[in-house]
Amino acid sequence: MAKPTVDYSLYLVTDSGLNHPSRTLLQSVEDSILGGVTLVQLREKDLDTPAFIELARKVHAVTKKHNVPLLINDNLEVALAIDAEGAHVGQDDISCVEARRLLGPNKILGISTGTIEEAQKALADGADYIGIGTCFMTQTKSPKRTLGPIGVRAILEALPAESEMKTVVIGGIKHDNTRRVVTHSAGAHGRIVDGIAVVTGIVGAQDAKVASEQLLSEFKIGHELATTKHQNNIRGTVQDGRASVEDVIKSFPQMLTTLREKSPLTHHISNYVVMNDTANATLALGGSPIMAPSAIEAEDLSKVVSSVVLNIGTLTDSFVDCMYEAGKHANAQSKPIVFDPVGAGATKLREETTRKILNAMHVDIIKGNAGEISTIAKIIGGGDKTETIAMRGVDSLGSGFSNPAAIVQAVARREGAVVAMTGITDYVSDGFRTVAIENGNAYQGRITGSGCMIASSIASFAAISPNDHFAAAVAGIVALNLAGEHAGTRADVHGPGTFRAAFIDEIANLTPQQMLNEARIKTVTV
Ligand code: 3NM
Ligand code: MG
Repeated sequence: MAKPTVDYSLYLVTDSGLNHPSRTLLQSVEDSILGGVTLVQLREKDLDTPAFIELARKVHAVTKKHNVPLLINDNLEVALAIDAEGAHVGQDDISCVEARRLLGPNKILGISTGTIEEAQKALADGADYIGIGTCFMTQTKSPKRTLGPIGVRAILEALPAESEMKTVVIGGIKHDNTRRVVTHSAGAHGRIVDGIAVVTGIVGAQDAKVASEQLLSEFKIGHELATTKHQNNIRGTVQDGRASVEDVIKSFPQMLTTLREKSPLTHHISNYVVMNDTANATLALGGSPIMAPSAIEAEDLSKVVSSVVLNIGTLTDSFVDCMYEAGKHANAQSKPIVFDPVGAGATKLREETTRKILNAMHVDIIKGNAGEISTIAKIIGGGDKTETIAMRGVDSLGSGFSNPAAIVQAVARREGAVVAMTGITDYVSDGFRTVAIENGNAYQGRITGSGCMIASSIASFAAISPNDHFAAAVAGIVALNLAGEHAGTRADVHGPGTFRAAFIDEIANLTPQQMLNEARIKTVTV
């Protein structure tokens, strides 16, 4: 019999120990298939071979009835005895080459991989697909480390473009992170995971059919989004529906007016040093701040706020917990997140937290200085040729980039986020539109928190500009830079202390018309 063609979209991996007590494993398998599972792996780590064979025959009867292939985990004897459609092996199990020899050419063979080397070896050893994991923390297995979507992407990108190797992602996959895993792991060469492999999310669910339906639907949406993301990346031109930079600037007065009318609430998980100044700057601009660093109220807040700021300055464990909670719920509620990776490269903790945040959620806007953006460029790495070249500039030049606009654009495209890099000149890009902003005053660099206040301003604008975060980032920077210019030239400003007070005043005094008349913005062609 020829090798069956397999739809990997939703891959159920069983575990009797985790099966919901309200039903048998067999029922879980059948319910999940009715809910859309396209492939099943029977994974029984504690059964001896005769008992495994007995269970496998029963499961196979169910999967055959629905025309869904069944793979057996690790135990080739069982796979052969019941004539399963294939097998799945781990790195510590029987070798891939030996498994292929036993199974013959017409059975499906998959192997778990957690590194680029393992994935490349699987290709050479004749596997049909690789399970890439562990993606997120999971109780089903105790992983030594998790890859996150960024790590999954690195493995996808290491596979040759022409290879027919199929890929599924595994570990902690739930309906509420599926979409992000699929879009965010999409490689620069357009390879998207072919499926998600799930244990607890299905067998442990109250209703395996409903859980499977949700997972499959999220996978399909993610796949669609990832395809679009890739098309955007390769086209690399201004897409239909994106306002031109000129039109964005023309919309500034209306944006500030709307912000002041709506006074959107922004959840700040900020740091001890700047909490007061960022709250005051938000109020002065016309928004409403809520400074709430407790994870316990993050879900409730996500329902009432219009945007979120995650700032990793003065980092503590409880801030980190709150950022994860707030980020997860903000994504679920489609509330924009502004990520301010303060001092990202300064310590291991901050770098790791930055990586975890980028992995655990979709951040809509990243705002940082050159050093912080360079740390992010290093974390996300890789990419296509132009991106790699741009990113390499980070290593060779430290924070003094030879071509800052190219790096900002590359990071934006790679992350699918708007990136704002602040400095004497500020750069903003959504990967397609890239601008340099020349407004601002030197005093802004002489008080603490002026960058954090810009993140707050961006978040207020993002709240009223949900469909164009690029416009929000540019407007947010221009507004505070103009306030800086106005404050810095005031006769009553004699130093940083008086500037700080005058700055808050001038944020409040800023008029919509000034946003249009005084903005100094140049489009940069990278
Ligand atoms: N393999 P859940 S992680 C079976 O990393 C398995 O290779 C993994 O379970 C790997 O969906 C894993 O409950 C468990 O998180 C996945
Ligand atoms: Mg495994």
